[in-house]
Amino acid sequence: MIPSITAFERSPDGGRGLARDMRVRWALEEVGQAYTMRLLSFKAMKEPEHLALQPFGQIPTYQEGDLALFESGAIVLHIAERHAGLLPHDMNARARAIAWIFAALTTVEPPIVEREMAIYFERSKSWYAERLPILEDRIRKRLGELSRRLGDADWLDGDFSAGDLQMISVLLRLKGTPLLEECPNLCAYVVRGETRPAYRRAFEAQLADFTAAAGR
Ligand code: GTB
Repeated sequence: MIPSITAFERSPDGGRGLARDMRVRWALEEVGQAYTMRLLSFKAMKEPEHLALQPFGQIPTYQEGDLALFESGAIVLHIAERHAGLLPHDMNARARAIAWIFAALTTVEPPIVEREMAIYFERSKSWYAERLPILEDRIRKRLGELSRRLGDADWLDGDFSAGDLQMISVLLRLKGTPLLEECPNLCAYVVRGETRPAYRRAFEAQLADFTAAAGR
């Protein structure tokens, strides 16, 4: 059964692969599983048919036979559990890789999202100039901790895993910012992820979808 994923018809990221369907595409490419895309307008995302799949009216979703899933973290974990290549066989190493998925999504990503929300939606507020450095310091703290843990290793715990896939996807939201550049080992880690053939294939596919939509 070929899974089907939903994504933005026209991603507001301009084809930079920052929306969360990219994590699912990357995971599927890593394990060699073919997939199809269903691209949705913002209007379609809020309609009952999509809300039945994703109660918050967001992308991505994942459908495979009788199974319908939402939450990119759950989807990537599902893919990693059903296919070889994204989780170690050793059960302790596997549990640690899953811990890194949670760390990416619940410890590292939230302050990054807070900063983006402030930049997009709070820029005109009187307190914005004071709040932004506070949010950036929170990110800096997390990145410093992550940087120390990664050290000069290639990946967070042994071989590349779904934990690295999620962590690199999260860090990519900071690509090109001084926050990430202050941590050269994290920059190199992100580049290692981005240069994986599976990442490249997923990136090119989402870019092709974006370009096709922009031409319509
Ligand atoms: N926790 C959910 C998950 O991981 O699946 C969060 C899903 C989510 O945030 N989806 C976003 C969405 O559907 C797209 S990915 N938003 C529309 C809505 O809520 O109405 C987040 C995202 C959006 C845009 C950019 N960008 O333009 O750079 C980056 C990331």
